[in-house]
Amino acid sequence: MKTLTGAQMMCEALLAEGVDVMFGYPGGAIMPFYHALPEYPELRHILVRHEQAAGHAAEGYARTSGKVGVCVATSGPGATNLVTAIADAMMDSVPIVAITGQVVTSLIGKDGFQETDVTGITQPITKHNYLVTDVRDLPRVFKEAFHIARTGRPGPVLIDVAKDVQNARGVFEYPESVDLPGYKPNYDGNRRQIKEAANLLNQAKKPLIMAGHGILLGHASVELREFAEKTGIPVITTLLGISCIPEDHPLSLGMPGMHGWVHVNRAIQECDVLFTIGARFDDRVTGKLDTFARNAKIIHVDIDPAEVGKNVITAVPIVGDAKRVLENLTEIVNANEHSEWLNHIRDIQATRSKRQRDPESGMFTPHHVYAEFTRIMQGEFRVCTDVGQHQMWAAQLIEYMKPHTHITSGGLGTMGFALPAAMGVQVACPNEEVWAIAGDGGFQMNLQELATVVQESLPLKICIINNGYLGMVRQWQELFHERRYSATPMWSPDFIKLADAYGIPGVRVERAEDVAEAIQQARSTNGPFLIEFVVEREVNVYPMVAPGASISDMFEDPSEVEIEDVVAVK
Ligand SMILES: Cc1ncc(C[n+]2csc(CCOP(=O)(O)OP(=O)(O)O)c2C)c(N)n1
Repeated sequence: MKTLTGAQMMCEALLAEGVDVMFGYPGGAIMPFYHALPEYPELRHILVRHEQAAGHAAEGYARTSGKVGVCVATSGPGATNLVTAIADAMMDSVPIVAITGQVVTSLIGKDGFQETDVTGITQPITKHNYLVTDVRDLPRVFKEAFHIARTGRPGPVLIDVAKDVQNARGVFEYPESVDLPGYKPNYDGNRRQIKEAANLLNQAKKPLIMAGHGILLGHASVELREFAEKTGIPVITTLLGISCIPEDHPLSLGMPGMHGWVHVNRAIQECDVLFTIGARFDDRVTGKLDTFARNAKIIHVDIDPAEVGKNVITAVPIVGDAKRVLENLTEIVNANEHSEWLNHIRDIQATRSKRQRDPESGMFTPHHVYAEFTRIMQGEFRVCTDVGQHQMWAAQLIEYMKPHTHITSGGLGTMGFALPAAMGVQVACPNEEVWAIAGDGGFQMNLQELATVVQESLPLKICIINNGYLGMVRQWQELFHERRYSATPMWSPDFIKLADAYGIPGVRVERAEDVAEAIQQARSTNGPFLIEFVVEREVNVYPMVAPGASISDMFEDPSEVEIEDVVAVK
């Protein structure tokens, strides 16, 4: 029997879980773990510049690889710096394991140096968390933590390990299975309910599929496509569902919600059955709830029973895994076509698409940048976006063809996400082209990670859409706050010089004519490259549903909206 230190056990456990990379930052309370790490060269450790970035990088890695992402921090400030990323992973159901050091057991509860109650702090934002105060518990805790993170509805799990536990010695026996009596995710949906769903879909005249992150997390893209093709039902994809079906597929309609397309929101309001799978009816999708999908019976498939019936009244609830439920449904549902219904939606789209895609002529807008991306890259890239206007345009305007090519912070909307998440994506896909797209505001929230990009030789490409404002907030101020641009104009450093200081080449683009060349230059550069697009300052994201309004009331230009009404419902 092997006797190991707690720190060695932690490394052995990571190996047993198939971990080959982690993102972290050392400090006093996690030093025994870092002391053991060089004995395990199979465990690659990437030193970030801020723990928040370690968390987002672990997320980016998990969101693309389908494996559990791992991040590491010390106690106190290290652990609290992880909190935003943990919350982000919770909201978007991303499987990560966060390992934190804790002060020695005898100091816990005594306000020891760098002590924070991180299990207390993260209780509402983790799927589960552990404080380990006995070395004998370590193997079981690691086994359970990884199991919980990756099974059922995936999510973040935190393991806080007291420093003396990392130093203590014990027998290492890694359990082969877990024994968690209260935790039994249900993968196979209830047969009777699946049958009921099939009946409803067979009778529907105007059915619609709303596909969310659950399709990607459950690796059910193929099954979704087969189901949609057999039934002829058009598919809409939520912000986090984007890329689960190729966007040029004849049945793919695009994104619903606050900045979704008019034809998509119309389809939701007109459909008679809304088959929602792996999506959670976020308020950014539904708008005013009591008017949402008002003509539809809703079928809701979700692996998490707590989601079903949470926000909308469901005609047929199915608790199960997206892949298995789709397989079972496809077997029993009638083959069908809904060409009249599809043509009707496409007609609405045709009358709108011009205005939706082309704001005003003569300006250099982000629309030019995204159009070139799509044209040049032909679907062969992965994009991580930050949060704001550029994020919505990237969702609307870039075409995604393969699963897990669009990675964004959906539920929490975390500025500063793009660059560190892209690092994780690039680590997961070392031979692919990975782009981080950020606004001038969000980029400055985690730009210190340029150093990590260089130290780790990550060849990722960075695109800053610089409009000189916290653009999305400025848009709301313009529309709903009498144009009072309070705290949104933003000064930025010379991003090209900044990149240069890190040893990263870059180019600034100020005219639409130069976009394509800059993108080509980035692509043909071995290693990282940064492009700053200095775009028109006050362009808005349209179409838009005002916060709290019905998705029936979309507008495509401010003159179409009675601002007083909007402010009243906000
Ligand atoms: C950490 C964090 N703080 C504040 C916000 C609120 N917020 C949402 S969008 C936005 C503006 C983003 O500006 P920028 O990064 O320049 O992108 P743009 O909207 O101009 O594309 C802000 C401040 C947020 N989402 N996240």
